[in-house]
Amino acid sequence: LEKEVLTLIKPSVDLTLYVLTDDAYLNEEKFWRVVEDCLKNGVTAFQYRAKGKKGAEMYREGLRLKELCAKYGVSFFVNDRLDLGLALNADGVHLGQEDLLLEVARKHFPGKIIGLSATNYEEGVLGIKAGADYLGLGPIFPTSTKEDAAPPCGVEVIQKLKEEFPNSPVIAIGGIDREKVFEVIRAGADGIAVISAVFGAESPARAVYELRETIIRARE
Ligand code: TZP
Ligand code: MG
Repeated sequence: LEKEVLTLIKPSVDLTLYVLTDDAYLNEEKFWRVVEDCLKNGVTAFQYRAKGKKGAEMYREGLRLKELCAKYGVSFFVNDRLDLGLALNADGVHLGQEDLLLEVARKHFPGKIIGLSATNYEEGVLGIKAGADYLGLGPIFPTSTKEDAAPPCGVEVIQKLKEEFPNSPVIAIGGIDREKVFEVIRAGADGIAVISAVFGAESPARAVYELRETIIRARE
């Protein structure tokens, strides 16, 4: 095959249980221990997300996270920053509505996964039509992790998008904990993305294990 064609073939990634970092937890002493607990207990994808950090530290932390993910065979993503995604040779990047345009990122990151945030049905449709590899849809429920989060959109939006675009992966985010997992998966979400349900848990290892079990049960 031509090289151009080969770069279009994307690796398959499992976004069933997608854990994101947040500055509040990144700076905790136990952070790296929690990361390993996640990786050992069923997280399928990790996203390095650090809003208040600068390049050099982001590179250092991102590299450490990427290497840990590789050790456990877990996909590694970078939030917002294509430059860091490229520098770390991440599996993909996750872009917000105010980041680089998807088609621009795509051109510079061939063969990689590009996810897009959507806060409602309209943004979801536009994101899918623009060719996002997956949508991070939310907040589905109220969240106290993201200060500038849009109003919660509810599980109905998941259902509506999946009815219309059954083959486009939709990952639900925002306020998802063990109690909420079942309904988002039943609404059609392909996976969940969480921060506080894991990093804020008394036992992150148990939280990861239970979230995963609940997803599997809800899919049956
Ligand atoms: N985007 C939409 S909601 C959110 C992000 C990054 C925060 C999710 O954090 P939590 O703690 O899982 O509600
Ligand atoms: Mg973003």
